[in-house]
Amino acid sequence: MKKFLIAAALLCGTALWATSCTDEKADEILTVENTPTASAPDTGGTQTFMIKSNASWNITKAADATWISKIDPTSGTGDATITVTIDANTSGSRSAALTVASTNVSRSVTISQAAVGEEPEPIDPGQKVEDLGDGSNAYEVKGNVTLKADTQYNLRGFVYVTDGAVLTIEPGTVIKGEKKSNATLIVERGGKIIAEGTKEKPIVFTSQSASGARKPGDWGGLIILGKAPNNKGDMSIEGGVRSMHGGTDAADNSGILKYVRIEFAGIEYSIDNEINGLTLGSVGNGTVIDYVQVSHSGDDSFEWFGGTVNARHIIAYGTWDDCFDADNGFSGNVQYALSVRNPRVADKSGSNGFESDNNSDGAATSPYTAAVFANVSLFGPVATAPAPTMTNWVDNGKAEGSTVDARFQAAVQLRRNTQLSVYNSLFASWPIGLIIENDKGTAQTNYTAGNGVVKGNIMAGMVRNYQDKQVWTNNSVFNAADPFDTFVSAYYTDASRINEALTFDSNLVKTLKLSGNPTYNTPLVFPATDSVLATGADWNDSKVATGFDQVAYRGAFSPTETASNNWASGWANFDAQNTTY
Ligand SMILES: [Ca+2]
Ligand SMILES: [Ca+2]
Ligand SMILES: [Ca+2]
Ligand SMILES: [Ca+2]
Repeated sequence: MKKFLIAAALLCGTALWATSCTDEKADEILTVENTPTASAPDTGGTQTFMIKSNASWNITKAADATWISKIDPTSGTGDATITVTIDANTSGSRSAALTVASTNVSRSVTISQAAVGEEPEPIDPGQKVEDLGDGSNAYEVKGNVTLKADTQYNLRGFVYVTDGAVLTIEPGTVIKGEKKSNATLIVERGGKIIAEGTKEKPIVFTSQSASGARKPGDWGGLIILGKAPNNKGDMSIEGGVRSMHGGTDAADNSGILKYVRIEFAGIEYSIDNEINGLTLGSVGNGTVIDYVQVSHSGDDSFEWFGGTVNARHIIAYGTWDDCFDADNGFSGNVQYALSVRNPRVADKSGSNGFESDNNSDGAATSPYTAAVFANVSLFGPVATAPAPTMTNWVDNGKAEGSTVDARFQAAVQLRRNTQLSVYNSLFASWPIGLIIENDKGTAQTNYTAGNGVVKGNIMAGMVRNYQDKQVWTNNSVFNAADPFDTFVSAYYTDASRINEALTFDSNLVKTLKLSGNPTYNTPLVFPATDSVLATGADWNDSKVATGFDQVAYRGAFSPTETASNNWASGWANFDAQNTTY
């Protein structure tokens, strides 16, 4: 007997056996089957599904789903058939999630109902549901693993794609992150993710919550870590994750992210220790990132910590903190990027379009953060206001949830010795257009010397165009009368840099000749052929001479693109809250 216990303990000491030996989770079975394949009729009625389990379970619904009048039974042990009674509907279509939970496992069942006078619609017929992860912070994917499009995956806890492992995800696959376990997928150094969706069948990482109840921070996010250089060496990544990143292989390959959406991720794991929608740590330029949308992140949408990876066609939508945050020596090329803000949501750290450091203390360490971005459109929160005439948009005293959140700051904040460059882009409707500041390190010197470049850009609709200082120092309140813009105003308007700051003419449609007013609800707008955006891009500098399409237009979209045919068509989604998954 004693001998057996010792043998079992040894087995449990290996990673392979850890999950099945250290607890009983692996023995607990809970699945839901024969879930409704269509929404209930507007006249109401019943829907059924089956529970297969070897444990005791109970069922709960969202408190506001009062139209689900009965769930029978609401608890039990083992297999059961559940009948859900739905009241008649007198308004629009609606849906709610039922949560079926045993001790360690939970499942979600979507109950939907057609709007009054309309036909029921199909919901996910034939989808299987499986777990990816066990809710712990140490689940490992090893070898070659494929996620199938006919299955919905519940991402649970921290799931590590380990050195040598390849996680392949079929086009159209949906992965839902679990909230209570801060679900996060981490591709470690030497591991690969092959997530290559299509325009018609993007791969979606999203919330487990029902439509209407999804929120920023419903799960952790996607973290990819590689062996390319950064300026700190062997770095740990933020967010309570075990993994390190960094190395000397600029051409390192962490796989493919193509036609991928990441929705409702992004959490503050602890103060100054966040998981972003998409975190890229020292990812090498052998990796492909193209057509990636991060929506409603609870922290930054995209944050790069070092690395050389390039990207194209990226969207940051409804971000909480910064849309594009680049630190620790990130040096990739990024072309065609769009960000559109929710004016009611911003972060206590100050929300920016770009926020970039060389490193947190501003030290002059190499390689510098020297990424080059071109054809970016940063639509800030002021666009939804009648006209940006207020002089106190950034006010630390105001709470989130006001018409324009008081914690918005700049379209572009370059600080702490960064050398990040921005070419041929549009900064529109932010409290401040451009900050280049020396609060830590000497970023301003880097831009005077041409190591970082802001060139060929258009600015329109700011409360204030330039600022030389970090607005948030000592919780100071932005004041249009502050004199601190001498450096940036001279830098931006120097004729050699061919930047423009337009006089605001009533609204952005008029000022920029756009197809519509770019707002949170109408994020995709396109320049007319006679718009100032349609021409004027400059590609003469060595920083942009290679690695970029040398298009004539500035900003993310060309004048030949339309609402029905543009690079975001088909795969991007600007209504993830109301999408049935
Ligand atoms: Ca962050
Ligand atoms: Ca940030
Ligand atoms: Ca940062
Ligand atoms: Ca920030």
